[in-house]
Amino acid sequence: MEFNNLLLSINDHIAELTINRPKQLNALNKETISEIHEALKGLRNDDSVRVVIITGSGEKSFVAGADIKEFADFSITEGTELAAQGQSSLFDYVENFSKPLIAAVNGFALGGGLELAMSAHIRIASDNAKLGLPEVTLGLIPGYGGTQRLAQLVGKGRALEMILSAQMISAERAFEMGLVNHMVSQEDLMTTARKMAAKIAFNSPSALHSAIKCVNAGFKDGMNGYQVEIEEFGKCFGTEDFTEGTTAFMEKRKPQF
Ligand code: CO8
Repeated sequence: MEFNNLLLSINDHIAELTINRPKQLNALNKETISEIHEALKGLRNDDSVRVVIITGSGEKSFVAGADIKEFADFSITEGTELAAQGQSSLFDYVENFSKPLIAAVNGFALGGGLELAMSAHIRIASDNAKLGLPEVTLGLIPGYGGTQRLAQLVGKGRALEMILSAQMISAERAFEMGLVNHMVSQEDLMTTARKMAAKIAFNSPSALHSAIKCVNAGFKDGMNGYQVEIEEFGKCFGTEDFTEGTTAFMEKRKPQF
């Protein structure tokens, strides 16, 4: 796959997707959003890929938000469409992705950038990262799921404080609040993300997909997460991975999924 704004590499079952617009601090324009979607669609169908890491190019920024220059003259209809299209093709797509997706937050994660990191299943930040939802300084609100996912991750009070104050927080504070799972030095960021991805990659792909579905179900309106868990648990018994996992246990060997 060839992209204008992305780099993609695959090694040892781990795909690394790097948003590559460093001069714009990796801001998400429409083309980049559509390219990430296309890249993920390809990775979903590639059985050699077990885990995806998404990061930004350079040492300054993960993603500094949606591309402000692109929507500066939008109407109400265009703004609504931009948010709806972005949410379904990227942010919801990432959250519901069938393979574990780790965001390696290597610098600014602002607006749509933090929203992208929050859509990922796991977040690791470098210690220079700065995270925030500054949309209200632009007369906007977070439109890529930020009002919902931030409250889910850190609680309503902290989410409202970040959204209403528009202040960036440090990686250390994000770690204390549970907004990121780990904080490491910039030079250790990708190694840490790869190590975590490698551990996950040994596990059953079908069980990983089911687990993602169940956790997400608890946060979806009209869905009973416990019921989804029962159904997904049951389905596991019909998978080859279940046969291999339990057989390997009895035979005292590592499973080969
Ligand atoms: N969009 C477009 N260009 C950007 C963006 C962005 N979000 N962020 C940075 N850039 C560009 C700058 O314009 C600049 O370009 P140029 O050299 O051509 O002027 C280049 O990147 C470098 O940026 P700075 O010179 O500003 O670098 P600094 O180190 O001085 O500052 C900051 C870094 C603090 C990150 C600063 O660039 C900044 O404040 N950026 C904007 C951050 C922001 O407000 N992000 C939120 C955007 S809105 C959003 O994400 C809404 C999401 C929901 C949308 C739903 C659909 C509408």
